[in-house]
Amino acid sequence: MQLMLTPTSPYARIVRVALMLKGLDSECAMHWVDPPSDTPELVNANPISRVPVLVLDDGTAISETLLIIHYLERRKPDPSLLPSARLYKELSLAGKAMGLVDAAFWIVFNRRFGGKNADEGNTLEERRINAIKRTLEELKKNPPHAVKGLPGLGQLALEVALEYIEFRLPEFNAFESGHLTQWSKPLRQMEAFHLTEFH
Ligand SMILES: N[C@@H](CCC(=O)N[C@@H](CS)C(=O)NCC(=O)O)C(=O)O
Repeated sequence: MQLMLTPTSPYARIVRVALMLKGLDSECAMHWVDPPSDTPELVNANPISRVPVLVLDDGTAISETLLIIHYLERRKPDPSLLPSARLYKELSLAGKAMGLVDAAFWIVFNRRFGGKNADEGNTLEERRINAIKRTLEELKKNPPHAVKGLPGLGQLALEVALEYIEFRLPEFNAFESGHLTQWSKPLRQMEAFHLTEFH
């Protein structure tokens, strides 16, 4: 398998960490691409020109983070990122985490490519900012379930979302709440997170 990615994509990092946690990373080569310049191999695999894309050995290309995770779960069910005992908790948390990633990535991408007025008087930007603020507030009030052993999809995606916001949009103070900092500690210590840090 081959994973098309960029070093700072939060979506791609979720897949990378999942590959490592499931012990599939040795079967997957990393193929670094640049979506804004439409790297030909990327466009060929995914005409939408977004990462991540997982290219299987028979050439089948799977895009969209959660679909790739779905494939990985089928390909190697153990260890699972969606254990049945806490399936609903993981799915619910994964939804919030992917929402944070979408909102944060949209703000960052829009500021980079949306021109000078991208973040002034822009209603869409304001909606994304409010969405992030509300979600962080809600996570402070209703903290995610603690990580014990292998993280699930929701926990994994939330850690990546918070680290991405900390990296690109520090003004949100994603880890301002002591509880989230404590919650995130065991994840930050794991090799899969450590080796894929944003920089
Ligand atoms: N819904 C997609 C979003 C992927 C995405 O937006 N990837 C970004 C990198 S962080 C990208 O490649 N953007 C290039 C573009 O939108 O042109 C997923 O879940 O994988």
